[in-house]
Amino acid sequence: MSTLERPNIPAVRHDPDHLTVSVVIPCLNEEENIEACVRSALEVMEREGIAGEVVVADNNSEDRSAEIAVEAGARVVHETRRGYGSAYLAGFAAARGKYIVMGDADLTYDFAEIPRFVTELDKGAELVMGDRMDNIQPGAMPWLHRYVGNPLLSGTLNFFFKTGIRDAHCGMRALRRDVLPRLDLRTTGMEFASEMVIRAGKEELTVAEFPIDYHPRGGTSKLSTFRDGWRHLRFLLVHSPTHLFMLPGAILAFIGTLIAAISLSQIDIFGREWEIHTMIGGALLMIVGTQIVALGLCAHAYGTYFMGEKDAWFDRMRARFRLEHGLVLGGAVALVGLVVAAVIVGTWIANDAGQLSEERLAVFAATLVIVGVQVFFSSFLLSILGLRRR
Ligand SMILES: Nc1nc2c(ncn2[C@@H]2O[C@H](COP(=O)(O)OP(=O)(O)O)[C@@H](O)[C@H]2O)c(=O)[nH]1
Ligand SMILES: [Mg+2]
Repeated sequence: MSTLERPNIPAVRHDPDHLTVSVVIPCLNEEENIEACVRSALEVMEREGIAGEVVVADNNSEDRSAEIAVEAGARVVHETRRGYGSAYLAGFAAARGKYIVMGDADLTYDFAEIPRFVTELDKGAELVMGDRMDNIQPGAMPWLHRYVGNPLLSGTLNFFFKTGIRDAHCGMRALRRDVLPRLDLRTTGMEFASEMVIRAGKEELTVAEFPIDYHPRGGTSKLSTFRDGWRHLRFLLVHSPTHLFMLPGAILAFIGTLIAAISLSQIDIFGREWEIHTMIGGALLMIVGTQIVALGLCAHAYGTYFMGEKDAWFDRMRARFRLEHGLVLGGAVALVGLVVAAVIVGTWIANDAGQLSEERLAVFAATLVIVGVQVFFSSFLLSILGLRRR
């Protein structure tokens, strides 16, 4: 990372130690827009008497973006690692203001909104989000993003993390610079937008949100619908073991147990009895479900012990259950399976080792042994993950 400043134009018109706002703009090949963005941000701050600077975070743009930004009065930070998140992290590191206002270098956002963001921060908000959803100008957002991508990703984000933020991907937002250590942002790509919102929720920051306009873009978009959409979704999933593992695993194991019980008890459903194939299906779901739940518990433990995550449900569980509980449970389930298997073999021997047709019961017994062993050893793994907890 290096800083480029043109000596004859002051990048900062104020004492750099007492800046109120650093406008940070990520920029990749935006030569048709960057000048207007930088100038409008500087003009608005000048007009409103806000002591501010503009920091442009560039990733080796192949066009003249960086030079134009300097000429327009910005400080340009060069980040060699590509990506929207990498650019912002470099820009934040260089920012000197008490507040940071974020916005794209593509003329989609109106930098005249800066004072409104500052007002919200002055009033006590720690993160201020723009909300574009009711003011998207014609042609500003592709149909697929407006009606599929954004609702799907924002909906998932709020279902998982309950942030209550309407437009979680809005690129114009502002935050106090001193909350950055608490946010501890790390992602390098477009999923940075989601990471900030989720981390703010987990840190219980005071968040404000107000409607802003979203205009059609100048130049070409750097967003790749499916690649960046997937990066967002992937980020949401790997940060929520409850939704990735626990719920699906528990549901599968429950359905599997139900199916196995129906097959074992020979209950008549839909006018027929359910035999060995049904039992195989039930067994599969029981085993897979248990496995997924065990992985989820390990993911929760890793998050809690090594990533500083706080999950009320997992905290209650670990206060209540110890390694020995898991060992006893797993051991008991496996033992029941072994006993059932022994009874089958015993009956067969008693019948002079002749015909044997206890398929359903045999599959069930094997399933209990497998599930019991999984529980037993997963309990040890959970305990290992907690050994060096802080
Ligand atoms: N420095 C840098 N900026 C980027 C990168 N990708 C996107 N940007 C900038 O980040 C902003 C958002 O990208 P944009 O194409 O507008 O995506 P959208 O707003 O999600 O449609 C724009 O100012 C881009 O120039 C990158 O890899 N490096
Ligand atoms: Mg944009």
